[in-house]
Amino acid sequence: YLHGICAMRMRLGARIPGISGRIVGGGDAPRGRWPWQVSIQYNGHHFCGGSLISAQWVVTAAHCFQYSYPQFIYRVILGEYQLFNPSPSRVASSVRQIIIHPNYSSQSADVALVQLTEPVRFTDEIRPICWLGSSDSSPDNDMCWVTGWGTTDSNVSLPSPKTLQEVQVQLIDFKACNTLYNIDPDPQIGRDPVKPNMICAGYAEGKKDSCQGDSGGPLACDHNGTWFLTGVVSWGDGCGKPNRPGVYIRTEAYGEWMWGHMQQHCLSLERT
Ligand code: 4AZ
Repeated sequence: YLHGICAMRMRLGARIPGISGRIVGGGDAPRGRWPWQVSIQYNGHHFCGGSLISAQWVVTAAHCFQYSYPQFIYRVILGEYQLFNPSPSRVASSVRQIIIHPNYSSQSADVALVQLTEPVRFTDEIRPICWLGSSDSSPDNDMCWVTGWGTTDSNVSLPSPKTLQEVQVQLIDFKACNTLYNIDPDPQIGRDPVKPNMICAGYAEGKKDSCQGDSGGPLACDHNGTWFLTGVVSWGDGCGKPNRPGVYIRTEAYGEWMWGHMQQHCLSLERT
């Protein structure tokens, strides 16, 4: 039953009609198209993206929290569009707790849950994205979108007013992705660096990709008009380079872990 409440919250949002399959070469997102996108900030500075998956939970990358600062130094900004031009829909939330995946080590299980201090009220600009447990079927298309306020190239920051960027990318399964990463492999990364619980997105020719500061943000795929969180921005060999697609945590592989923590929270609410 509690599972059901969470499931209802989960399935509530994320339905946006009328998105066409047109290719956008990476550019300003239309306002309100990605209402689950959050900015995770420290001292007013954006350092990672994230995705709202229920009224009180955000999923992001574990490496965003590699320095173990206390959770109260962070803010999660919801409903934002241009980081340097605060939107009327903007909500800033403090953080109750940060849960790093227990198997996280450098590039593996790079996933974390951030619990907001209070549940956020959903609006047109603040809505959760759906996500799948491992038992559900995968989205049927392989064209997805990655969004964020990260750099537009390695060490090239997004110009003011820092409008949320979007780019359409093609899913590449971990084996095909390793085939690419094994071309002229970087000695520091080695061969077959992409593990089965990761998924890649991008193109062999490069050019469209996520980059620094997009970390933790969503790789969203449209399934019959509903958006699903397929991946979390995790790592890559640079940004937009040929044969080096962006690598994402495959959220499906962590669905049980995510459910477990969110349910635990529901149960403790019920008891108090
Ligand atoms: C980073 O450093 C990073 N091209 C994020 C994404 C990618 C590379 C690096 C993927 O946060």
